[in-house]
Amino acid sequence: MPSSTDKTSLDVAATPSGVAAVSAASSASAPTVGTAARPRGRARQPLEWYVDGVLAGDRVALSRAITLVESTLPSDVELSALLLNAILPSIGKTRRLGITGVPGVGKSTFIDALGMHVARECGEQLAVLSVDPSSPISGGSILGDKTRMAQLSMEERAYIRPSPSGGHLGGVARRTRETILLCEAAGFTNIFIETVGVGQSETAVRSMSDFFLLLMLAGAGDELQGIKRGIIEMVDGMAINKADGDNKPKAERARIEYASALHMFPPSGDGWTPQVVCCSALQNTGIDEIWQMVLDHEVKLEALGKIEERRRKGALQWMNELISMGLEDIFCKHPVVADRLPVLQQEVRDGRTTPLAASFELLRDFRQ
Ligand SMILES: Nc1nc2c(ncn2[C@@H]2O[C@H](COP(=O)(O)OP(=O)(O)OP(=O)(O)O)[C@@H](O)[C@H]2O)c(=O)[nH]1
Ligand SMILES: [Mg+2]
Repeated sequence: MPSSTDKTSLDVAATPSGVAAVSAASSASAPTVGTAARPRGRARQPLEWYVDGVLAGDRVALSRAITLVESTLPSDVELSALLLNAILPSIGKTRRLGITGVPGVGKSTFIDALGMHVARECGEQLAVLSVDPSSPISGGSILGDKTRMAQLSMEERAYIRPSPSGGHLGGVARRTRETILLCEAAGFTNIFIETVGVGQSETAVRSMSDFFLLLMLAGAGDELQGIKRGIIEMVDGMAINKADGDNKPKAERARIEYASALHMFPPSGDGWTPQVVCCSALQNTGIDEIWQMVLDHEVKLEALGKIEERRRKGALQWMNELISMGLEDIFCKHPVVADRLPVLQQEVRDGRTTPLAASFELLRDFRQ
């Protein structure tokens, strides 16, 4: 269930002293970073407070703005729309990297290593939007991510924002796209979006990133068996992680197999051939090579206008999704539908009516 409150938001932001500050966005006693005065509790600020704060790169304002766009309260949604329109013209050139892979492949550890490379070697700012794959009940992985991004959570050029998955699209936070825009407006020129590789979430993250990276493991049975064709067609690059110790030769063999598997797929049409690289997030090897791959991809696609095209396509797709979600919301809240829906769902489950008849009845009642 999407939350309309602040309590699930947890920001990890480095303070100017370099010591990580963890602030629950709803807590009035949380440390203040930056210049804007902190609003108390769930009180909303005027539009200008958010616009000015975000554009000034103030992290408290940014966190509050993200909490605002995550809210489902109608007044918040309205204010969010105004905020997003106001900051949009100020967004310059940015880079969006989507990272996916099965649980435990090393996504968080990898982002920690790659993020440090980007912040330290390249001197660039980055925001990490990690989508919390845990259920709202166990809620466990935020702490896990904090420890696995230990270096990055201390890095002042980095901003980490775990988001509740909210059950939307199997793990992609409902407002990840809006959060991307806010972070970009706040001056984060690199956005990393981590998602756990389940179901539809890959498609959603692919559509919101300029480069889509799949992390894989070597030696998990038959190398090619585990890859779903659909994912292979979407990736711009693959990294075989944990290529360290005894696992190194296996990882190299897997790299060759994956690379030749990629050649069996038709070219994507954007002029880029996906590459496969071995890396060890833990030992920090292959990380610079992967970043170079992301940069090469950018140079190549930008020259062809393909990044812009991809973003426009993604934006259009998102608009359609928002409309669908909005309609579904209106539909489910209709009094007759709210009454009849659970009854008809049970009847369909029991085989007492057909999905067609049930949906027909509900839609007819909704229209009346
Ligand atoms: N040997 C080795 N272990 C690694 C490497 N990268 C990550 N690990 C370990 O693998 C485990 C899982 O790493 P995470 O970074 O939490 O993996 P994840 O993909 O983010 O996991 P979820 O968030 O649960 O989906 C941890 O114990 C890491 O220390 C690596 O390059 N080499
Ligand atoms: Mg993780």
